Amino acid sequence: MKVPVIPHQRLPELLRAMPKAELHIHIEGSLEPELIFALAERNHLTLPYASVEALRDAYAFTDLQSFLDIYYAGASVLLHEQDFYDMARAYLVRAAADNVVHAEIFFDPQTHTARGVPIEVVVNGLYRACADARTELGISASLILCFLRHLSEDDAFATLEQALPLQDKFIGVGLDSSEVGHPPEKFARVFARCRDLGLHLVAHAGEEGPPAYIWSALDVLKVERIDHGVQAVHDAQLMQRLAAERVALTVCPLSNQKLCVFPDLADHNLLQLLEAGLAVTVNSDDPAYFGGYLNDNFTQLFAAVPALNAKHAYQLAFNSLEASFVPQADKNAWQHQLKACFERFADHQG
Ligand code: ES4
Ligand code: ZN
Repeated sequence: MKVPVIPHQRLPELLRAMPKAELHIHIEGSLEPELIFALAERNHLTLPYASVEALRDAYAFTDLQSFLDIYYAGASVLLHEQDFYDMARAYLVRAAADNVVHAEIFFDPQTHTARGVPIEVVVNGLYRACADARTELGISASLILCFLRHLSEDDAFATLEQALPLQDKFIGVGLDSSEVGHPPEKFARVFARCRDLGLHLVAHAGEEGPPAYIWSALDVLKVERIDHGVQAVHDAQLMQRLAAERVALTVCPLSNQKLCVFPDLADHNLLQLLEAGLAVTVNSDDPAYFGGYLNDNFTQLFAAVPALNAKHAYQLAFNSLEASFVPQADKNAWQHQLKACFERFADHQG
């Protein structure tokens, strides 16, 4: 559509108001320090941090691995179905407040099954939170099971086997955790099996890893979206392919800043990706650890990169709805709401 002119000072308000989808959120990364402490107390666990503040002070990351170490430690307070429900509920309340109309939520079953928590405890708690959110909060949400790439393909296969009786409760699979040294090829067979099962496929690629990992996520794993993908700028041929095929990238600006993928938010390459014609989306990744939920990602990025305008905002929100795994009728309805939101802003300029 022809995006109306909207004054720059109204951008934050517009970014917050626009209906959007969140396609890259790790539910364990939405666990706020306050909830970590509350769950530790409820489950009679002692944390190696004296207080919420002491835990938050430990959130000073230098790279992906330095974050993952603390993220897996935080998730260790999750034991019972209600714990998983409460975590997902808190995220969904927060997302609905950000005008997220649809969320596709990653979860890491191996982080929990390795501690003896049965997979059905994990999935049932998260699924019930998604179902309740639809009726009580008016937000649509579905689940994507992620395999941990630092573990073996056999471990991923065993996890898939355990998850099969729950297959109607998740829509797809992803690949996350430590990227460098664990290329997509390592999971070729398990992704082929997931594809045969009719699951949607996504994978983290090109967060810290090279463009070659994006190529193999597409060609070997046959994923439908790339999570992060910001390293694609180093490969002109790859950029052309991503643009030509409109492969969605689920980019996470605050995550990239906090994990030192870019020195500063002002150095982020999202605008470059967008201007090269890629189907870029904005996402929060691990909002409790990276200093903000979805609207914070939008408003902080737009503040740091002044060349971003209302047209870009519209494109990013449109892309998020377009790249989601929902029926076309749902996309159309939300894209219509998006258009109405921008027209409302154009009409109230006085
Ligand atoms: C993650 Cl930022 C990021 N990258 C890879 N794996 C992850 N799991 C949770 N957050
Ligand atoms: Zn991620």
